[in-house]
Amino acid sequence: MGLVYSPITRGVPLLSAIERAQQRPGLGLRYLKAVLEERGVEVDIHDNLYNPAASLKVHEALNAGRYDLVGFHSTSASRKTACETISRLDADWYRGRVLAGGPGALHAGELLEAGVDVVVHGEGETAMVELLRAYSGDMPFSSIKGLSYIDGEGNRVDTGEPEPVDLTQLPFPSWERTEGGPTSGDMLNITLKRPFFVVMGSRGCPFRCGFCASHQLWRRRYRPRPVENVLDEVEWLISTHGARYVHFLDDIFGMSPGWADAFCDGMERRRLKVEFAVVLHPMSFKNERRRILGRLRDVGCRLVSLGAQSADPGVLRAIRRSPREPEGFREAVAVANELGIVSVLTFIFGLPGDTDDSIRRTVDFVNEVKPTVVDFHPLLYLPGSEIAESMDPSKFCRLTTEEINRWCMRASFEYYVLHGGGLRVLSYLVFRNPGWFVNLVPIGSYLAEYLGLMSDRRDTRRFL
Ligand code: B12
Ligand code: SF4
Repeated sequence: MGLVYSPITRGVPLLSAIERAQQRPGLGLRYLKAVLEERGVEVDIHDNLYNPAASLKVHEALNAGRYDLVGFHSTSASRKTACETISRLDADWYRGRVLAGGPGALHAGELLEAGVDVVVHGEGETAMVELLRAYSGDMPFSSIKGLSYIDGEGNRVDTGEPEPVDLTQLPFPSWERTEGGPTSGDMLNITLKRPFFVVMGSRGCPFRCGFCASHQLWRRRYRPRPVENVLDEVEWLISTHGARYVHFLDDIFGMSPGWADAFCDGMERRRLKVEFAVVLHPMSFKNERRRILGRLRDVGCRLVSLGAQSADPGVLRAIRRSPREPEGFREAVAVANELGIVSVLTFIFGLPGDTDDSIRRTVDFVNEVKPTVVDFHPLLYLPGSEIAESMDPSKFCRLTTEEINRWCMRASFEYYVLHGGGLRVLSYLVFRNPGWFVNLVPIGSYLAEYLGLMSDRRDTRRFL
C-alpha cells in the first residue's frame, strides 16, 4: 500500500511559510503503516508535507509503483494538492483503490468528486484494517463505521459516526525510512535537538474553543494512553532511533489527574535521557504548577507552549474560553521562567470581539508577563470550527486583514525589540542551545518570507 502526505495548497502562502520552518513529522500515516505491517501488508510512505516540488512528482511514483491501495492524508490546507495528485493517477489501475482520511475528511464531498473512492472520518487504524477485509470480500463496506463513499447507484453513503480506537492496542508508529519527509525538526523551537521525534500521549480534547477544529477529528473525547505504554515508546525511540528530543503532540499534555506525576515517576525510574516539549492549557496543573512543572523540568522538559489566544476577557468568552485564563498563563510563565523552562505563548488576532483596544490589552499584558517566546498570528477561519461553520458573522472582528497583520508585526516588534524578548531568546540560544544556530539560514529565509506575507494585501486567512 502507498500512503501519501501532501503539502499545503499553493495560494495559502502564510501557511506554507510557517510549515517550512515548523517541520514536525505527522504521526497519522506512521500509525497506519505500523498497523498494516503488523498484518503483513507492505507499506511505503511518500511524505511530501514539506516538499511541494516532490508533490508534483508523486503521482509518477504512484503510477510506477502500482500499489494495490493508495491512501492520502488530508487537512483543509492540503486537500487540494492531494486532489491534484489523485487526478493524475493512472485511472485504469487506481479505480476503486483510492482512500483518503485525516482532518480533511471534513471535505468528503470534494474528495469524492476528485476521485477518492472511500473517505475515512476520524481515527484510521480500525477502519483501515476493516477496509482490508472489505476489499478481500470478508465484510461489507457498509458495516464499517465512519466512511463516506459512492455506491453502485451513484448515491453517497455515509456509514455513521466513527468508533474511537482502543489506544492500548496500538503499535508504535513506524519510523522506518519514508520517501521524503522532514529533515530538520521544528526550527521555531529554540530548544530543538536532533534526532527529533514526535509522540502522542493522548488523543482528543474536552474543550471546544470557537476557532479550533480538533473535535471534528477526535470527537471531543479526551483519551490518555497508559503512562507505561507512552514511556515504552519513548524508551524505544531512544534505544532504536537515537532520539534526543521528543515533541509531545497531545492537544493538552498530562490532562488527566495523576498522569503527569506518573509520567515523571516513570522517566526517573527508567532513567530516560531525552529532552522534550509539551503543549499545555493556560489552566493546566492549576494550584500545583510549581510542583509539576518542576518535576517535568527535572526529567527533561525544556519547553512548554500555551495557546493563550487573547488576554481580553470579552474575546476569551466569545471563543468559549475562560476570562480567568490570563492569570493562569501569567503564573505558568512566571514558574517556567523561574525553572529555566522555555515558555511559549501563542496569540490569535482577529478573533470575534477583537478591536484595537482588545488587541492593545493583549499586547500590554504579554509585554508585562514576559514569556521567552511569543507568537502572534492572524485568525484562520478553520473549516470545522464554530467560527467558520456556525457563528453569527455579526460577531466577527471588524478589523481588516491588513490591520490585523499590522498588529501582528507591531506586537512582535514591541515584544522582541522594545521589551527585551529578542535578547531573552538570544541569551537562551547562546548559553543553553548554541547548536541551534545551524538553523539560522533557513530561519532567516522564513522570516523574510513571513514579513513579506504580513504586508501582503490579500486575505490569507480563509482556506481556498
Ligand atoms: C503536528 C501538527 C502539525 C504539523 C504537521 C503534521 C501533519 N500534517 O500531520 C505542522 C506543524 C506542519 C502542522 C501544520 C498545520 N496544521 Co496542524 N496539527 C498538528 C497536530 C498538533 C498533530 C497532528 C498529528 O500527528 N496527529 C496525530 C495523528 C495520529 O493523527 P492524524 O495525523 O490526524 O491521523 C489520524 C486520522 O486523521 C486518520 N488519518 C489521517 N490520514 C489518513 C489517511 C487515510 C487513508 C486513513 C484511512 C486515515 C487517515 O488516521 C490517523 C490515525 O488515527 C494536529 C492536532 C491533532 N491533535 O491532531 C494539528 C492539526 C492537524 N493541524 C491543523 C492545522 C489547521 C494546521 C495548519 C493549517 C496550521 C497553520 N497555521 O499553518 C497547518 C496545515 C498543514 C497541512 N499540511 O495541512 C488542524 C487541521 C484542521 C483542519 N480542518 O484541517 C489540526 C487538527 C489542529 C486543530 N486544532 O484544529 N500541523
Ligand atoms: S484550542 Fe486547544 S484547548 Fe481549545 S479545543 Fe482546540 S485543542 Fe482544545
